[in-house]
Amino acid sequence: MKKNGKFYITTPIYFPSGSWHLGTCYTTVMCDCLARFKRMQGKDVFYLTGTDEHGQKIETNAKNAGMTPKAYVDEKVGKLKELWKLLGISYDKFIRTTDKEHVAAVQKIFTRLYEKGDIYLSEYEGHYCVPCESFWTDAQLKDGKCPDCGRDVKLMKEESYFFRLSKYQDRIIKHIEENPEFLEPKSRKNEMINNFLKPGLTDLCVSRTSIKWGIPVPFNPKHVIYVWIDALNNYITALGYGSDDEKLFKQFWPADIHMMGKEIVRFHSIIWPAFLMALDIPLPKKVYAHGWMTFSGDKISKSKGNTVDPVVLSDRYGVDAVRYYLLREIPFGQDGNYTNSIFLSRINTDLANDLGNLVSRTAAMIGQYNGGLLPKASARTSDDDKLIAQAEGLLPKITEFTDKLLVPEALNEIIKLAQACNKYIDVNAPWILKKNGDTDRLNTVLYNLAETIRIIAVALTPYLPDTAEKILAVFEVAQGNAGFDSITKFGGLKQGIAVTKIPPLFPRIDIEKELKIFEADALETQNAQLAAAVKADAPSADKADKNEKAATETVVDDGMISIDDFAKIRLKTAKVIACEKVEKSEKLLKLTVRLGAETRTIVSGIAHKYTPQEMVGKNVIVVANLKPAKLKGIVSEGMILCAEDEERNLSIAAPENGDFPDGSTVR
Ligand code: ME8
Repeated sequence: MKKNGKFYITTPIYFPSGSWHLGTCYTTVMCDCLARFKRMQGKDVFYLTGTDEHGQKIETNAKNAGMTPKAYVDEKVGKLKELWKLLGISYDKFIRTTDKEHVAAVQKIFTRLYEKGDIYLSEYEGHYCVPCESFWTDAQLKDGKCPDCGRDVKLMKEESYFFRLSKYQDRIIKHIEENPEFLEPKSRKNEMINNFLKPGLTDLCVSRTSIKWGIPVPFNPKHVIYVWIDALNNYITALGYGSDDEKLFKQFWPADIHMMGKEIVRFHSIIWPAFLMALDIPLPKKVYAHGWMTFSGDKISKSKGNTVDPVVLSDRYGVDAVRYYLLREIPFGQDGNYTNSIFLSRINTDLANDLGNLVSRTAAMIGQYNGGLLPKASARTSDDDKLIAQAEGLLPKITEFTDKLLVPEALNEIIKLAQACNKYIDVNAPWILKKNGDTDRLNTVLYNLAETIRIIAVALTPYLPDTAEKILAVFEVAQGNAGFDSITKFGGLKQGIAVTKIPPLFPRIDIEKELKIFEADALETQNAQLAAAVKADAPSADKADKNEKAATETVVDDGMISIDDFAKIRLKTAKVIACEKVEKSEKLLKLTVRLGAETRTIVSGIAHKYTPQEMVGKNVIVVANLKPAKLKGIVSEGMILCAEDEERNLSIAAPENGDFPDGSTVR
């Protein structure tokens, strides 16, 4: 494909602390998805991530571990790279602030700013928080403690170099105000302008004599360069800025997106632009501050002890389940809450039911009805046209959303297309077409399904690359033929190709059982706060799952029954006159049914297959003398009969004649 422009995206460089949790993975997974998306759009992409390895915290940690700082960070960086590999992070460069090229370039930058007069020598006094590596003014302290982590601060005074941040204040305000796309989401822009820029910027301390583990100031080596001048410049030194080879810098700068969590947006939208202005370098096009992943409402963080381990989740449920959750659950610019039960439910509903089930069902039907070969489509119906239009409209929709960083919305469009396919199967009922010998129609339905699934898989590639690859392999689609240009038009799959059956992509999870495991794991950590949060999560999901089970359980006895036994069951025809979803339940619908003169409420576990709109007006058969039962607080007076196949597809039992009066006896 012809290249159409460049795209430079960065994550912050990570502290090599060694305890990375689900929240920390958010920035890299989100950037990875955008980088993959842009590559598929034909852009020349440079995706940068790395590690922020200097500072007092690392020095102390290394000392406590009985290691040199370098040996300590080497070990941690190895572990971080393993995590990114597990999560499929497709970075183009991993920069370490201990890389000699970075060290040399930062020293050059420091000298240049000093020679220009933007860095000067003075004395610093302030309240320093060691874990956060931040100085705070009196006004910023919260009850005398660090406003970020709440820990004790110490008053420190030392000779330091300062950067003239105040000099750039007005230019930064002007830039932010004149370029609405520079700082997103909008709420951060107001926060930066009103809380930091308008009250006035003070010059920034950029060196320390009290720390040894850092980049020495080249012309005064008793100082080391203090964190932000070292860390922020990684975004340009990684491209060779300040080295003999600035080719990448010329090609990729300015960055298209710097992505980070909201707690470090101040550094990226105020201090970083000021450094760049001082160096006469254009500013990045966009600084995007995402929200936090919280656990039961609290920011997931090591210091809070509420970490959620992405490795454990990936091992148990697959990497793409973790990627899906991260990409689907944090709305644009806001926080997203993690609970084990929401995570597991998402897997069951979106990934197992809607997507995975569709793929295995379709492959199985092609195997059964056409010997595993993709049949040819013939004349289209208006139903086909609708599905095809939705499939052809998928790429423009996900492009629009993803370009605006509305990734959850893009994923939702993909899942909506999978849901449309499932409905298409229910409506067209291939098994009936087979039974009636309507081969042309059967072939058309099977082809349309396979082709729509191919489109879904290609669209899914940047978000869930492993799953996409597995689906494409079912239809013999090689990676080279799975670009975005292959899904602009319906009909890419060739008739006659072999379609392979696959095991479920996301096996359905027994939520109750898994939540018990999470609970036991949390107790084992001896972390009372975590254990309490996990426990609080469990009962509601536990109850919901039990209720849903109760609702879907059919009273089946393998033994034979007498005609008298059967006569005890009173079956009646009924018509659905109203229907709605039951709150906080994946499976339950609340139906109002009419049995002749009588009206009843029935709660039925069919919401994963039927929408309330589809149910209204349907004829059904109900068990009319079932003891009433309370489901999710609603009294259910009966049960609706459905056929269920091995793949858990449902088909509602109804009298053959649609005009048959409701309230009639079924025997
Ligand atoms: O801040 N939810 O590194 P870091 C979402 N070295 N994102 C989270 C999160 C959560 N619960 N917890 C952490 C640093 N993150 C500095 C950056 S850049 C020049 C220097 C995100 O290892 C966080 O917001 O603490 C950031 O984007 C990334 O993890 C690395 O954080």
